[in-house]
Amino acid sequence: MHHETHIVRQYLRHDKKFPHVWCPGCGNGIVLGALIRAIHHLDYAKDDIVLVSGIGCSSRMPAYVDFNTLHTVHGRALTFATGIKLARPLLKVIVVMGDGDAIAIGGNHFIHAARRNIDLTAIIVNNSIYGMTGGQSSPTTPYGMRSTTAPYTHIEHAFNISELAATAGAAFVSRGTVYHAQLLQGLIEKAIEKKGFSVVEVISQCHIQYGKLNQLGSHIDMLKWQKTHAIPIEKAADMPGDQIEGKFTIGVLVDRELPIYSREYEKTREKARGCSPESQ
Ligand SMILES: Cc1ncc(C[n+]2csc(CCOP(=O)(O)OP(=O)(O)O)c2C)c(N)n1
Repeated sequence: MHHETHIVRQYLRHDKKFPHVWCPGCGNGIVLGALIRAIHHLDYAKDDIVLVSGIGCSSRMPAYVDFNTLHTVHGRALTFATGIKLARPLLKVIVVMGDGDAIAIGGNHFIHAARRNIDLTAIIVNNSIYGMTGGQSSPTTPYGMRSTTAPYTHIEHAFNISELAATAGAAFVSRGTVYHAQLLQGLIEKAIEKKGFSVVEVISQCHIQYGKLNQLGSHIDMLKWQKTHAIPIEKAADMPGDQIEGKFTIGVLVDRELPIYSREYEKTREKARGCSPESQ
């Protein structure tokens, strides 16, 4: 068996939770593979990791892996993850969400988790659509594209997830694609190692819903699109604006040091144990 495949198999609940629900050609398997290889490479014990999700296709990930896992309600993964992190700060808490889960129903939680700089890693699989429920528009469906709720084309403008995370105060923001699987593994490693709220936005393909409605071809065609439209952030700095138009940057977009919520919370608890707030 191929070495990389063998590593991934060690982490799967392969005799319990399979076959998985993902369509052939979906990007979610590549994201899960990159996540597992990142954790393996960083040498974390399975029990040190908590994988939390909400609801959606990508949110099925925790079911398939043998970490501490929590499959919560739609849009609320970050709130459950926050509770875990505050109760058990030594655990590495990773949250996987779809664009709808993280930015539509969970958008408010996302902004405030970033603002508070809670030490979590958020992996957002951005396939520009609600995959699980049949292809409705999400906040990342681009203007002019089709969905089942926008059959005459979408008239709203898409959120840029990474820019939103950066503006809301995340300590680490990165963007990758499932086409660039090795880069993705590296970004996930950096995000997990980062102290503070770290985000990995992953551009992925839903060729079954989004691709079909917009005549984007097969999953292979959509992967090729990722290849031709992603520009490494280092390269983008030297490119004229018209060459960047319609494309997106990949790599580490933000990396900064900010006070971490769980540490601040611990300090506050110490103060509260010692004396009343007035005497501080
Ligand atoms: C409170 C609530 N509202 C709506 C739903 C229905 N629902 C399930 S998944 C989903 C959207 C998933 O889209 P996304 O987060 O982009 O994930 P994907 O399936 O594309 O991976 C919705 C609306 C739900 N389960 N719970």
